[in-house]
Amino acid sequence: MAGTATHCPYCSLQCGMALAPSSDGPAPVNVSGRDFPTSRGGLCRKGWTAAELLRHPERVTEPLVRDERGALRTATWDEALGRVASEVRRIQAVHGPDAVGVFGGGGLTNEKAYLLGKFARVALATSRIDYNGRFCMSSAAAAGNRAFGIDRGLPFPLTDLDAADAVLLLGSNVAETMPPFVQHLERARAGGGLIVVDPRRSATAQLTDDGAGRHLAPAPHTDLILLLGLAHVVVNDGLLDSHYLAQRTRGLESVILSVAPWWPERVQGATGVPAELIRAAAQRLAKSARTGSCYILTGRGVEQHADGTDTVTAAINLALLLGLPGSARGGYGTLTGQGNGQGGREHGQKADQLPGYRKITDPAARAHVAEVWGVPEASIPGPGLPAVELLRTLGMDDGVRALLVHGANVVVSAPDASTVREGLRRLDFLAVCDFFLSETAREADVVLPVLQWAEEEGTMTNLEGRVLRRRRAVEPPPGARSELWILNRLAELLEAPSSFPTDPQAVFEELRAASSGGPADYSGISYQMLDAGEEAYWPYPQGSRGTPRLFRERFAHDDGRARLVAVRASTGGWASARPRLDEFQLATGRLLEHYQSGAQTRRVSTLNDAQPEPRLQIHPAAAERLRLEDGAWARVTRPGSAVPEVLCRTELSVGIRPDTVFLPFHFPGLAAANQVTEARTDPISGMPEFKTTRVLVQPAMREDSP
Ligand SMILES: Nc1nc2c(c(=O)[nH]1)N[C@H]1C(S)=C(S)[C@@H](COP(=O)(O)OP(=O)(O)OC[C@H]3O[C@@H](n4cnc5c(=O)[nH]c(N)nc54)[C@H](O)[C@@H]3O)O[C@H]1N2
Ligand SMILES: Nc1nc2c(c(=O)[nH]1)N[C@H]1C(S)=C(S)[C@@H](COP(=O)(O)OP(=O)(O)OC[C@H]3O[C@@H](n4cnc5c(=O)[nH]c(N)nc54)[C@H](O)[C@@H]3O)O[C@H]1N2
Ligand code: SF4
Ligand SMILES: [Mo]
Repeated sequence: MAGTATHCPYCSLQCGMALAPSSDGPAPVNVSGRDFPTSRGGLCRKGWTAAELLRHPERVTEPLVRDERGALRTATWDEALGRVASEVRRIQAVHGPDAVGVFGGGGLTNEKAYLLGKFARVALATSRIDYNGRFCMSSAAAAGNRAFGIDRGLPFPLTDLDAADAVLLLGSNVAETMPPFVQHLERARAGGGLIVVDPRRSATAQLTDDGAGRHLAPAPHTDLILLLGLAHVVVNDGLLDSHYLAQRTRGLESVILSVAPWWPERVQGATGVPAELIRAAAQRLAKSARTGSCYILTGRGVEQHADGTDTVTAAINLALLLGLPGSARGGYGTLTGQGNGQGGREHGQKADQLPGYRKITDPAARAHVAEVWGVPEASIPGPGLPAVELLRTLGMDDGVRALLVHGANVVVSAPDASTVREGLRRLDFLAVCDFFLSETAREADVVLPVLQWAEEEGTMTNLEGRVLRRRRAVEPPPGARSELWILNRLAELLEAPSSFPTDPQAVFEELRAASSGGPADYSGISYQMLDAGEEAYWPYPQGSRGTPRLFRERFAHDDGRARLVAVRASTGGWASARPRLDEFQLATGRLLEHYQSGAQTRRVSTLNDAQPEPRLQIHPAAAERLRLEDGAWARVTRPGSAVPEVLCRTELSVGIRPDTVFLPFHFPGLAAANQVTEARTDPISGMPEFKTTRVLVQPAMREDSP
């Protein structure tokens, strides 16, 4: 293999890449796929084109500060950092430490995520830190912790799926969101055992065509009922694994009672999925669990709901009833999203968490981390606010008055985004670290230009809980700085009582010590062993060999048993839905070509040419009622309020339920899906309800259109 061995900057599949220097073309390196178990040499369009952003003309390569007339102008690092430090001091002197907030990202390396969490608690002494992973993994994390006592996305190597006879994939569109993942579903497909649950006939649902499996298309936000129905069949038909349940779990009785009212015909009425398909799916899963192997996987489609934690719990319950988690015959997993969505949720960016996935309220955890940091335990703040709540306090009297953003573009990606933008504008001070002027960076008083993936060293933890090395292949632009250096300089200006190393390996050494003994223990992992090509799945205590497969002997609760937790459906489902002809459930999600808020991929010409604007996917029958033709402009609003609104063109498609419309969320301004999503959250996880919003769809006049 020629070139520097590293991984793709984008999603959690972390496909293996090799970067070779290039002197022609738009990028300073040529990208090629490299053999790695998750991707086996494959890359998607985003990965192939990722290096084009390294020398992009719009890249921010000097610090920017807002001048008296309100414009951003270039500044020296001394001036820009001095401004951040003096604003932090001034605001904290008047309003107290919690008036300064930090918003992190699941794309940050472990080293950056760790140092950012330490910076918030030690240099800023604020409890107000959370991150965009709250929008992504929090429901699955809460459900995993509740059932298993630990949260690792896939508790087994992804390649275990290669042997699966059946896979139930709920609310995940891997064919677009992680294309090289699809190869791991081949065996299940070949045997007709792939079951995809999605209100749309997504690219992934289409993988079930021609006898490769089944596509179940429930109404949005009825998955919990569907899962109760599947469990009902398993219980009623005597398909449960009684021996496993007796040996390895608690809570069976209450779950049996909770699924009793959900016989398939009733579930059909609530979800729209035919009763015979529900029976057949449950029987198929149970047969594979008994005689071969069977996996149940969830994605954002079932997790990003105000009852996402309970929905994931219902999926885990089904897996436990079939005796799967921790067995050699399958398991349950969630598909982590961002590049370091896993590691980013383990080392202290979460409001309630210290490094190593420790609880910030646990006295022993606080004492351990305080010792590593060399600060008094009492100086570490308590739990802060989850992302949506934190954003709600922006610019409020007793809320966050200054915000530092590292690796998120909340103006596009947070729910009820126009309210978030108003909040940012109310702030006394906003600083954003980014390499592009994202929609959020445009609102900032100070923008600090940072390094991109191929310019830095560090580690990432992929969707399997495997720790990987990110490696430097090109020189950064002279004006950009590493985030570690920025945090170090700011900590010094703020006279922080602990050290903030600028060398990634030194930060990792500290992270090892801080995580030691915690649930996500990295203490046995070193750069040297990763560079030697060793596999490193956490927990990896010193002296161990790491943990590719969790739960083989025991679950992480004190008694070693998994918990079945009875959950109830909070909605009546389909039957009670739409009173008006122009009313729909808006589902949101992703396109293959764009990544998240689009701050990066909208700047790659081949990707943007392929998908330059969002299209509202709508069924032709529904469109005809509204007199909307393919490509016509439509206005999407919440019932009862004309603003905010989304204006976009339609795309007529029979691949969606007639009661549902779909929008990708990758676009800004009036095309931003999050203009109309609501900031309603799951009471357990803080996850916003991204995936279903009741909306009105109307034809829009051309002159209304942007
Ligand atoms: N191309 C691309 N790939 C990405 C990303 C990206 O932005 N672009 N982001 C990465 C990240 S951070 C993440 S989190 C992952 C997300 O990966 P996925 O979870 O696969 O992505 P989504 O498109 O958000 O949602 C998946 C599916 O859920 C369906 N859905 C919507 N509502 C419901 C519902 O109520 N029930 C059910 N069953 N399904 C529903 C949608 O129709 C959609 O097809 O992708 C990662 N990979
Ligand atoms: N309606 C709707 N909304 C959603 C979702 C949905 O399905 N529907 N999905 C949600 C999910 S799952 C997620 S994960 C979020 C993500 O949403 P965002 O937080 O908006 O994610 P990105 O677009 O990746 O934003 C990352 C920003 O940080 C910059 N960046 C990248 N790497 C670094 C780095 O190392 N350091 C710094 N300082 N900056 C960096 C990028 O240029 C970009 O501007 O969106 C959520 N929003
Ligand atoms: S699937 Fe994910 S990790 Fe792989 S190339 Fe595409 S964006 Fe990158
Ligand atoms: Mo995500």
